[in-house]
Amino acid sequence: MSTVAPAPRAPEFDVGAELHAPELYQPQEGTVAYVATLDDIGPREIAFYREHGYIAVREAFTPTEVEAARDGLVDLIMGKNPDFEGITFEAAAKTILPTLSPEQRQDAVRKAWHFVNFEPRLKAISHHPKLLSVVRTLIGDREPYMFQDMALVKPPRLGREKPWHQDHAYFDYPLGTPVVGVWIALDAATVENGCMQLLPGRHREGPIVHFQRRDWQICDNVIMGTRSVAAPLPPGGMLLFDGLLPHGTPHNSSANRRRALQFHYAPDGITKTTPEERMKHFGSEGKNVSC
Ligand SMILES: O=C(O)CCC(=O)C(=O)O
Repeated sequence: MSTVAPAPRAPEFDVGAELHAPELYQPQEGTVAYVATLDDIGPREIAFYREHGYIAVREAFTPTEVEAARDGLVDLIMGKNPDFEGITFEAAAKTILPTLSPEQRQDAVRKAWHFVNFEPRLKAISHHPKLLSVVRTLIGDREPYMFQDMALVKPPRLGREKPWHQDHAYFDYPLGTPVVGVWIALDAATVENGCMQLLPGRHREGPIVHFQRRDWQICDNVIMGTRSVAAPLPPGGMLLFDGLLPHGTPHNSSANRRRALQFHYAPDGITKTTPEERMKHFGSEGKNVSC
């Protein structure tokens, strides 16, 4: 399978540090349904994915594989590869950043992206044979093409929300392209430190209009009062989810790290569409709606 090309330099700081309303993240009692390992994914779990829009795996990777990926990410954040320029810091860290040691800077990073070609340990986890095999099935037995790699690091206390959105709203792939998001916990992800929250089954409703607010996101009014489902995961746990599944992660209000990797896959060889075409589905322009 082919992979993404090296990326342009990331912006140094994230924009905006506005806090979200707590009512936007109100998980129901209970959590997502889990399978134990990647080997437990069979026809029943694939049918579950089609209906609910996700599969949560508790132990997708071994402790050794997780440690290797985490070390690879931390080495990039600590600047061990001088060619890598894909780090963005939290806006809230702007004033204190010059005072931080390299070790402390780790806890000011919002995002790393386009890293697989700079770090073999991260490439290895993104191309893990068992992971690719499941993705291949989810996209209709076609060869997976990994077109996006990123990590939202969500540092303790500073880590900003990723507002509710559908990933497909970010990608210029024709609607109907089976896009699979893969989210891998490198630390324990909990409700308090900002684990994923989902609206299961809502991928079947198709595109939702997005607005540029705290991010490119679904309007808060659409989400307010909706009970989500939380997807806490241990390190090495993984969520596979449909590109149309609404999801978001709250601010990290805890003292704990919540590092995670995210990869996106589509069938190899799909011709991309244009941003204009994407906005016809996901933008508010011409739809007479406001937020
Ligand atoms: O890692 C997170 O906090 C959320 C990531 C996410 O949903 C995204 O970037 O699409």
